[in-house]
Amino acid sequence: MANPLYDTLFGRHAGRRTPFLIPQSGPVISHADFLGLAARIAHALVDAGLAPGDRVAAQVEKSPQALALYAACTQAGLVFLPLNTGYTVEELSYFIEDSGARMVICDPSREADLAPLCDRCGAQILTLGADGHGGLMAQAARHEDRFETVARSEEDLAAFLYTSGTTGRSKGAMLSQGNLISNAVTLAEHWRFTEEDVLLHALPIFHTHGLFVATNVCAVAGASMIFLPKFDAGALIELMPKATALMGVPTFYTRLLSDARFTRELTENMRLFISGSAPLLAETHAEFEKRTGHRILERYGMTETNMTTSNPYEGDRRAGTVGFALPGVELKITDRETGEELPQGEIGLIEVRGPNVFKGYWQMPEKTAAELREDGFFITGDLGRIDEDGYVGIVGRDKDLIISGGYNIYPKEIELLLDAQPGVLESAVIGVKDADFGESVLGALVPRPGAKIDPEAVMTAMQGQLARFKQPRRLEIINELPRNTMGKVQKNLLRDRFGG
Ligand code: MLC
Ligand code: AMP
Repeated sequence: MANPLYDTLFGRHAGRRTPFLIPQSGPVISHADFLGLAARIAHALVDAGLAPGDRVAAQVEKSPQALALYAACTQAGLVFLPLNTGYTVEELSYFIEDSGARMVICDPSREADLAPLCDRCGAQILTLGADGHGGLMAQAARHEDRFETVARSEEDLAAFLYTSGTTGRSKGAMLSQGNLISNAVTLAEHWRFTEEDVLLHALPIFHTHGLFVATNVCAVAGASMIFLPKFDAGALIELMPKATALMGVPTFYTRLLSDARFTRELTENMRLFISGSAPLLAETHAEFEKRTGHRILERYGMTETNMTTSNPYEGDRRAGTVGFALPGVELKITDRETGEELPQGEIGLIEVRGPNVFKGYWQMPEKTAAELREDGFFITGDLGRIDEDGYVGIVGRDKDLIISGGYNIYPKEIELLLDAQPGVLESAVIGVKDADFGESVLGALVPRPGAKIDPEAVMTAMQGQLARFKQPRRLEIINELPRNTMGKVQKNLLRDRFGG
């Protein structure tokens, strides 16, 4: 049966015995082994009563089995909904409820906490641990390693990825099979990925970068991945001589550079270093070239659009820019008030259109209409400019967003929690410069008249409610928030004051 995404990424490798996943420890998994694993999981999911279009929410540690769960969902026509492993049970509840997930796959340590919620929502629950064991694999082991692929079309949904918003309520970005295929094929060609490539895969697999960029590109090309559970500079340094490519957020590159073992000789087998998800400082680009002789290739994208621009593979990879729109993708810079396209050189909102652009936000037609124009252009909320040679530069963000180590953090979500703390009249959350994560979270708190805020108690209160990466690293108590004449908080003044 035709299932374009499954066929393009996975099905085409039936019978191939070459390595697909090379774990840090444990046996190498060939393309054929991986398909067998995915098929068994697909049987387990269908056996549990799931039907095409049903959502499968997964908060699981990175493992070959976790990746096979994604392939299994694709093969069975299920919508895959991966979730950051850092999310608290409180945060997870919203995603599970909002998506109407019929199946939740979680770490065994989370099962007891999530079971009541799943009961209430009518979702089933199965476990998958970091070691690849648990209820899901126990079910899968009972089945054969072939599964009749469920027919799908490019219009059918393949995944939901939740992305936070300026109101503090997360939105489920709906990605179709066609969205993912177009980007995977384009990027594999653009970056010259082949069966000979070995990607050092150290990104998480619950976001666009690690899942739809890194994994899909390797799957399309028939390349292999050294599949690391997480980023660890020492492991990357040890394994780099066996690899040909690395994809990472800027923190990967600054951390590698701060290690004296990371040398030109070490990178001799590498042909490509790609950076994205957050701005790569021009100085990091220059230092990297000086140390290794390689010019990092920076690209730009987001959850809703997959990748939209890339520096050239051949030609000048220009520091401080994200290159050109990818083949098939249109990009323009528009006036934020009128929506009119601006002349070359002017700064405005980046808008993009193409087969990569998502289908809208799940059950949020008004949010979809606000960001996705009727003519198909998506308003990214990033501010950019196109230089005289056509390179796109990102100069800032129109949206109130912090990017810390490649993770997006929406201040509103944190402000709502801070405002509810004892003694707090109001708060403002900003990103301040951070040498490791690029930006880190600072909360400015204004006390109620006569009240005293206990910063330690505030921090403790954040712990049960927010994933660690979103928790403020610093709290400042101030008399009042700076506001303009319209009453809007002037976060730029706070950033000036506290080191943004
Ligand atoms: C971990 N911590 C973070 C953090 N990552 N805090 C803020 N921001 C982050 N990104 C916390 C840890 O919980 C820990 O808390 C402390 O910070 C120190 O942790 P660490 O051991 O130094 O961090 P590490 O585990 O090494 O993780 C850092 C990292 C990781 C940069 C390797 O965050 C990472 O892999 N980031 C990639 C994110 C990503 O894939 N983004 C793509 C989104 S898709 P404690 O309790 O010990 O203090 C997208 C679209 C596109 O944006 O264009 O790609
Ligand atoms: P996400 O919503 O997690 O997919 O994050 C997407 C956002 O990350 C974009 O809207 C940008 O603000 C930012 N981003 C991604 N790549 C880059 C890049 N190369 N340079 C600067 N910002 C980037």
